[in-house]
Amino acid sequence: MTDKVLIPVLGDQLSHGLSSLKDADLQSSIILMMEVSDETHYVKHHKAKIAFILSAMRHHAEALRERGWNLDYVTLDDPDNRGSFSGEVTRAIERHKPNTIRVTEPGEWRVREMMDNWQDQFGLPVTICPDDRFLATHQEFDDWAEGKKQLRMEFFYREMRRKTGLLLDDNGQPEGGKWNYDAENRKPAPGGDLMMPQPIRFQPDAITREVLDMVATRFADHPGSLDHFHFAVTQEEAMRQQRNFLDHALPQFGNYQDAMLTHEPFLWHSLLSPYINIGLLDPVQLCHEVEQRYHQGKVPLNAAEGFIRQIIGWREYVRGIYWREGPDYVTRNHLNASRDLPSFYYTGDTDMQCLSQAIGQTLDHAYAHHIQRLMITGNFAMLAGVDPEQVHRWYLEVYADAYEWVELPNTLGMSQYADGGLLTSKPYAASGNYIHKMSDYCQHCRYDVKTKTGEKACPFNALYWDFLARNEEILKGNNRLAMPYRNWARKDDVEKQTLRDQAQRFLQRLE
Ligand code: FAD
Ligand code: DLZ
Ligand code: SF4
Repeated sequence: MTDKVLIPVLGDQLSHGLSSLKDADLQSSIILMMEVSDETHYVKHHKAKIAFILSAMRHHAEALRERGWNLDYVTLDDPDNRGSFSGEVTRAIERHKPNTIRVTEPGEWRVREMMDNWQDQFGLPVTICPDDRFLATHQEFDDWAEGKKQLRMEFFYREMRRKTGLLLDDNGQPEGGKWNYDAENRKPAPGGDLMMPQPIRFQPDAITREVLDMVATRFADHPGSLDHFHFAVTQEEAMRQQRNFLDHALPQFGNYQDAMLTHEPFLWHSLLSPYINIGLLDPVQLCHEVEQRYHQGKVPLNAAEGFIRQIIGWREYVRGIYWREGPDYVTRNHLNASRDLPSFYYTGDTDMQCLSQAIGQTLDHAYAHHIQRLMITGNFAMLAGVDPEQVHRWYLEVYADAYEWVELPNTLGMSQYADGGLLTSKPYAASGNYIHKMSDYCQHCRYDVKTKTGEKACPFNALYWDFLARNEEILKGNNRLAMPYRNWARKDDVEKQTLRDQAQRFLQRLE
């Protein structure tokens, strides 16, 4: 007699080729999908993030049923719902009496620790399969990292290029002679570009509408709006957005990757991270499509390489760091920052145009692109000395693509320097000048980006110097900060004190 297998499939495991489903027998397996309040509440997720995940789960359950799987789906409003993965697996065991459980490893330490208990808790054999939707296994990443003083993404990325063969010529050398074309990818965007690509606005179907209604009432106190909900919720829809990106935005993706424009939240970005992260899109297959378009002459090398690097480089690398650093990574606070996150992060209600734009679009769309996350909201929080764990929770809450394995290293490590430089050789701290160079925000702001002190001075300017001065003991030995510290040292005492007073007055007003 074949074993009866219970296969829990989590909300970010919506891939038909999921490792736990490979080789599983259609007749004797039961797939369990669970909407549970632990997952909807462990942070206060943006309403649109919850609606997106639950609708995608419900659509995926339908798709699995159509493929012949026995599917047991527990909804949030099931009166017997026990509210946690473990509670629902317990109930499913009572219903189905399986001989064994098979599951794909989760994306967060929190859930991993729960799953590691299941075998003892349920008295059944539990197999936790590696998540092979990623290129590098945990072991491969650890082998690469072993013994290295610094874990630089660039070198890991080259390994991933070699592993996949992406953008390598016949001799195994990088296409065009260079591994990285980032230097070409820092152009400010042209305002008023009528050719700006637009993402597809998917119209909610009956399943999505039901979820939207439920989320609107049940999660009314969560941040964000549902008014702009146009996410793809099926694999087919996600593939359409993928094609839309490849056809219309990818050619300029590299050029304008770091640019920011007022009332243009999406620019030439792909908007694919929510779909990749829950498994509706296959990241490696996507990279092969990008490479193919480069070979067909449809996309320049700086765009193709830049995009592929984000996926097989950054995405894989941050995952490696997350699992390597362990569950305590979240507690790191290298710069001893302790301020509370300003309340305007939940309203967008600030007279700083750059923050109001980045936060406003985040609350509307559960989306901001990388440079907005890093150099606007992240930069401001670090300059202001906000507690990195509060910053981390905010990012985990408000973005539709946020799961701890990818969000935490990006936030705590890359944007807040709270791990002391594991991911980046220096803090991503910048004054208003950077924002002025890469955006049109300053043109619409009540502050003057060129001024450092006084009523109209851009707050980022004094905050930048205050950040350097405040953290001098910790940061002054960093070679990459030698120049800013030399510039600080050149200022006379009066100027230093004026800048620090300006920053303090601003920070007091924040409180
Ligand atoms: P594009 O600009 O079109 O980039 C293409 C793809 O590359 C993305 O879809 C994504 O899959 C991948 N990618 C790009 N940069 C990164 C990166 N640094 N790490 C991992 N993948 C990357 N990304 C998430 O997926 N989830 C998060 O929770 C998340 N939190 C972040 C927090 C901070 C503070 C910062 C600075 C970055 C964060 N990122 C996160 C990375 C990046 O901002 C998003 O992946 C990107 O903005 C998603 O939009 P897009 O799909 O339009 O990306
Ligand atoms: C994020 C999320 C939410 C909001 N709700 C659910 C849910 O009800 N059921 C589910 O299976 N997954 C959900 N998720 C995604 C999980 O939080 C995610 O799978 C784990 O954090 C592991 O990465
Ligand atoms: Fe932001 Fe300063 Fe520019 Fe205003 S002037 S948008 S606060 S960088």
